[in-house]
Amino acid sequence: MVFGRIFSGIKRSLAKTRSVFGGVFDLLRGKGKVDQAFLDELEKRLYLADVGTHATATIVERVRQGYRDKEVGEEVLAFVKEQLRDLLTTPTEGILYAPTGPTVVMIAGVNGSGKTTSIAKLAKRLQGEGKKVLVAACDTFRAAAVEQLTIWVSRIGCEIVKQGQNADPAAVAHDACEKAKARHFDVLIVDTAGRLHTQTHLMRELEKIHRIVAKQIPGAPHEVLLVLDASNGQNAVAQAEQFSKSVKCSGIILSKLDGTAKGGAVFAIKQKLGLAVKFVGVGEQIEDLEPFDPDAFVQALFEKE
Ligand SMILES: Nc1nc2c(ncn2[C@@H]2O[C@H](COP(=O)(O)OP(=O)(O)OP(=O)(O)O)[C@@H](O)[C@H]2O)c(=O)[nH]1
Ligand SMILES: [Mg+2]
Repeated sequence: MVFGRIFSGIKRSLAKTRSVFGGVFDLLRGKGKVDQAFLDELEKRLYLADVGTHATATIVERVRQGYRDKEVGEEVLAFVKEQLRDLLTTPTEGILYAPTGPTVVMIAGVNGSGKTTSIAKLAKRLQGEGKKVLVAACDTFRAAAVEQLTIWVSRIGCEIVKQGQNADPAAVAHDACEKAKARHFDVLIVDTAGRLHTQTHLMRELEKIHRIVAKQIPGAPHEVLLVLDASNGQNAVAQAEQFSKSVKCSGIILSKLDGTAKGGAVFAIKQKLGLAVKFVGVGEQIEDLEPFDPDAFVQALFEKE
């Protein structure tokens, strides 16, 4: 049941990525030969879906070794699926909670990647699992940022800690930790800025928020989730590299999977950074966040409409 629901959400969101993957396998749905033309086409499709050069080369080479000049059918499709599946992790357990006290989930990412929207979706999901959730509006750089988060949390009936524009984000984080402890919240989700005066400022600020929450709550932040816009494809991979230099990320929320043909970036991020995608954003509505399921993801890539 759960798999079915997740699967239909993922499948819907992957419509564009699937259109890139799809065509080449039509060649194999009947009987066909794995010749150079087929291998070239496979390479092109994987590349277009932003699977990444390294992962693409590995898969194409394995198909070449296993099937070159052979008359084949569906078994090549199964083989490619298995190769793609192997590039991803085992199904994630979602958020890793602190053994006692509040679990702090820090959210980072460049401006416009989908942080604030993903926080609202995540808060709603965790509330649905019975958690008492608090959010901290630590993007104090833009006035609209606090307002946007306030609107979202009032819609889902969750509490927020905020201060005025240009307040010290670390002070907001500090207050939020105090409140989370005193009022026994299960989860504190921290929104952060995506843009500051410079990239260096941004990274320093993240480091500072990280330090403050670590001082306040043992083991915090328990998760640092990087929000990446799937439509950025290989750029998303570069962003992940950049952020990982300042704060140790524990996983990815891949947003906007619904609007892109570059869903293959999931493979490149895993291969290059070893970071697992924990959730995917599949639309702009509050319920449009799904736990990432590698099996459902790979299967959905090849589904017919
Ligand atoms: N289609 C689609 N749109 C999304 C998704 N997630 C976020 N968006 C949209 O992306 C835009 C930016 O989202 P925000 O959540 O404001 O992004 P942010 O990272 O908080 O941006 P800054 O606060 O400027 O750094 C909004 O218009 C969202 O509705 C998604 O999964 N699918
Ligand atoms: Mg925001």
